[in-house]
Amino acid sequence: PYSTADRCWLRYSHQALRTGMELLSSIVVQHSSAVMDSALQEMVYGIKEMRGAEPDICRDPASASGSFVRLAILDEALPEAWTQAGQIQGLNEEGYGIHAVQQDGAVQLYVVGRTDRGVLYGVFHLLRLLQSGADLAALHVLEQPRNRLRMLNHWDNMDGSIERGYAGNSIFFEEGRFVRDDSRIRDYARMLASIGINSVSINNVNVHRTETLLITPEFLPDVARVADIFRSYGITTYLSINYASPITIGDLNTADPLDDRVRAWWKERASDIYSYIPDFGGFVVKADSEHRPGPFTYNRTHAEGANMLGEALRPYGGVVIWRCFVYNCLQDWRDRKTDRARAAYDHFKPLDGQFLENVILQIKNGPMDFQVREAVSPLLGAMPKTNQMLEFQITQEYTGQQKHLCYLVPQWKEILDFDTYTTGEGATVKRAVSGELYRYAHSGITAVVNVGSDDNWTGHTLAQANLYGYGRLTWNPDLTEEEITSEWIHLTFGASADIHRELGAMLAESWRIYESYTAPLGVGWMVNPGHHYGPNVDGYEYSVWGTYHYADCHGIGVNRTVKDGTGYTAQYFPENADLYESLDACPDELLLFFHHVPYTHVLRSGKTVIQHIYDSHFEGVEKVQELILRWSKLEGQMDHERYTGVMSRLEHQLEHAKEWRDVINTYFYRKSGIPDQQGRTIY
Ligand code: GCW
Repeated sequence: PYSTADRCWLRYSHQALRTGMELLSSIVVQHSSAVMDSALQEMVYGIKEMRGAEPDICRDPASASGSFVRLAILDEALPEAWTQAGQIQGLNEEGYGIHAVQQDGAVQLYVVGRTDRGVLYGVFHLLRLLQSGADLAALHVLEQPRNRLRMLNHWDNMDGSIERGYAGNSIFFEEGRFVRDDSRIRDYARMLASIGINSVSINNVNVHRTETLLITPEFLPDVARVADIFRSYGITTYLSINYASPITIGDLNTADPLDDRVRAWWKERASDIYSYIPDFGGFVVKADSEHRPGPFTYNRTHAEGANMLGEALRPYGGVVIWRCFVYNCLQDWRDRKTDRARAAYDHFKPLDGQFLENVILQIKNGPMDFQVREAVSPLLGAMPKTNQMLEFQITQEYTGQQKHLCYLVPQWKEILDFDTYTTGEGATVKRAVSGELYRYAHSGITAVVNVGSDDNWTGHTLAQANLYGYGRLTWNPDLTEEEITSEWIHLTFGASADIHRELGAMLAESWRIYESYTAPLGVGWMVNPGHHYGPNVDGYEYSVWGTYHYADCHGIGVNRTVKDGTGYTAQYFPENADLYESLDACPDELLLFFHHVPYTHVLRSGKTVIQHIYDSHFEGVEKVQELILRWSKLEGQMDHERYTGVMSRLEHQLEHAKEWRDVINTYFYRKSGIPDQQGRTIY
């Protein structure tokens, strides 16, 4: 039933299976539904791949005997052990248990969910265990997701292109319409379900002319077709909308959210949409951001703008996901007072409590824009009365565009574990966005995804780990980086100790390696304008985008202090505000994000800023050489295609890292006139 594309982590190799041959010969399942059928189909497919023969399917539990795997929802089947412990009753809607029962020498394995979706997640969990050769006879698992919304945002356009996509074209659209062959979408849905993703928006947040029509009967049948596929894997479909739709495709001359005609227009659209897709998720909205239309045009607030859409979707249970990426993108670089980092907080914090219950604010992890390193957004956790969700970027816009290896799980872990102190110690970002801190009606995590039509989905085969890791982390942000990495390697490349050692080390170091040869000490940017690939130190220095490093012959960095800078540090709660405000206490990796310092300033590490720049850039390139060495040890331990595909990207990375090193080092040597203490070649 599946396409011929790379199967990523759903490989089900025969070798991995160590246990349960007999157990896996029979599946007992009573009821049928779209999701339950997917669960069954996945179980059957996985077993067939692993043991070479399809299991029998038994529809009547009363007649089942011997060893079997039973898929069921709570009302249908409860092994006694669970009833006694009462544990499974406490699980949330998407939770499940896997429990082994020994019966007259046979093993009966129960995969029981609160709902069909729980069963589906349980099946993927069981398949994962089978692949890692776990012992099933004594299994007892209880799981539920920590985040309710576990989402992916596509930046796909209907001409088939993907904004910031580095893995081919859209899997949804081509030439101004939907793709005819659904097989990649189907594969994608199962891949996402296997890592617990439950929501997807399919089109770019920059909604152009054709895409504006997605909410009309011209395209709704197609959207419904995609939603059907996703639904059978427990995934809800969302669309990005154009705030000016009533003008662009309606016959109104305004999109003012307080205008009755505008409100009526959106209500009609909502009614259309839900007649095609009864469980449609809702709208993702980029408004008043980077030249997109929004409520500011009509002197309305973002709360007024979002609530108008919220009202239209409310009768159907839909939500409005409103992005907070709102800043002045026509800044004068001469203006040293305006600070783009302040923008989201300054715009949205004063509106706390004014949004409807079905509106969620979507906040990028950092206050600037998905840089390799930046501070955590101070808006996260700062609005007790407004639903929030966190936005990550899996697609590697600023982290090497899937040509460079950059495993982002370590970055995401740091952000999720960041203590905001909003309700005292332990008020981490992960607890804010899971709704634990303030009991939000809706909340969770989303990310701009990195997949496209490339055979391996992500361009760089190893970038599959970012998608996998993202899903696993949104399900359970407490999983460790090591747990996620080893799971992914196991499923994708098998059990070889060499692969685990070498690839494990490559992934673990890759983000810091990329950081070390690109923009230093948290200052960000220094990329070519437009496409954002490759070094260009002053590329954004004299631009309108608010992205400056202020390097001169004395020093570098952005002074964001309260004392004599932009005052940004005051947006944090005191514990963090004090830390960042202080030149001595500020962590090295964010020093230039918060302070403007002379090149001779001594870091906490004991090095001067300029020597740190030189050292990290030379070391970064050496570390890429080590990546290549590690990967070369794995030749012959996997299929040729994946081996050479990754190797050629690593070789490109090495050349490109040298370019970064030499451009950055030369730039700062020329600016500062300070030579490298080690006398290495700088041009
Ligand atoms: O990172 C920037 C990108 C834009 C993107 C924007 C956003 C979709 O360069 O391409 O637009 O962010 O997040 O809206």
